[in-house]
Amino acid sequence: MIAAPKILILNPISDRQKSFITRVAPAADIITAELRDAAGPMVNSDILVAWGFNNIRPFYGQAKSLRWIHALTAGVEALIFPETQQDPVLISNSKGIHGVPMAEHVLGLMLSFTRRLPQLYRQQLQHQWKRPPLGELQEINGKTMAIVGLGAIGHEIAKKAKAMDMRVIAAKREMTQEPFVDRLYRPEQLLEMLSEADFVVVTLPLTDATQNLFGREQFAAMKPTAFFINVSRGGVVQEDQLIAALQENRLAGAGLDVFVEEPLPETSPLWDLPNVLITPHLAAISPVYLDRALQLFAENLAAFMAGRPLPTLIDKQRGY
Ligand code: OXD
Repeated sequence: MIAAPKILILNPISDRQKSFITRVAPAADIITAELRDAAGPMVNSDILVAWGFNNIRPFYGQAKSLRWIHALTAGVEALIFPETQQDPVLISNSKGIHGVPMAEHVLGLMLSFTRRLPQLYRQQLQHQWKRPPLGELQEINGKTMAIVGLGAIGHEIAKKAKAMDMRVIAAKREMTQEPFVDRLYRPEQLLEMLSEADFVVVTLPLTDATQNLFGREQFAAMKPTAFFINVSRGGVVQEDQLIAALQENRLAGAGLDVFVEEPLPETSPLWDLPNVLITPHLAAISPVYLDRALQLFAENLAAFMAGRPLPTLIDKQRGY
């Protein structure tokens, strides 16, 4: 146990947020730095608090005392590489704090499609009072939502979907008891599940097993009236296949918060597709995000200081 850990945080934090940490480890030496200036302070840090997309690999080799890396995100893709996988360094993430804003974001995207809000807003800008044909205004009530990857985020989305009287189905590796899910499918039943959905919501971590998971076959399994919502990582989707499915109206639309390349290149055909809603990777953001993330870090720190297992430890081989 280290009584006075040196903690390097790759984000500015307020004194109030610092107190979440000092309450647990009063003698902690807390330094904040930008990623580009992290090489120096990394050398003798015991704990690194970073964003899951921070490319720490170039200076990881110099971090000789590093015992633990905590991600302020749920995704940890840039923190997992052969060196961190082989070393005893622990990696934990911020799972459990994303559910509320992400579930609200997903519902926002879905309702924007079903209530035609982007189209109506474009009309508003033209001062046009024009009702879409009745059949174009849909309800989500009674529709089926398929959640691919039912972790903490998917769970909160399922709960909110149930409150909207949807039927919720989900794919998951372990068959658990799920209060807000009508039917669970195993990963190998994905195509069958997709064929039933009016909304497919992807909340998978990006791992070797999920990379490019959504391709031609998966989009072909979906109904042409289905909407595809991705708030996880762009890499789980073969973007060219998604674009083709949308261009050929094999899908009704897509709400996308994440992309293979971020920022989404200006030349991407996705920008101009009429049935696509794009948000710039912000589904989890809310004014309380950093507070929640640092409180969760402090909970992990309390466990670390007491020699207990970290509550949000990730499996470095599985990648989540
Ligand atoms: C995350 C995210 O991984 O917001 O936390 O994308």
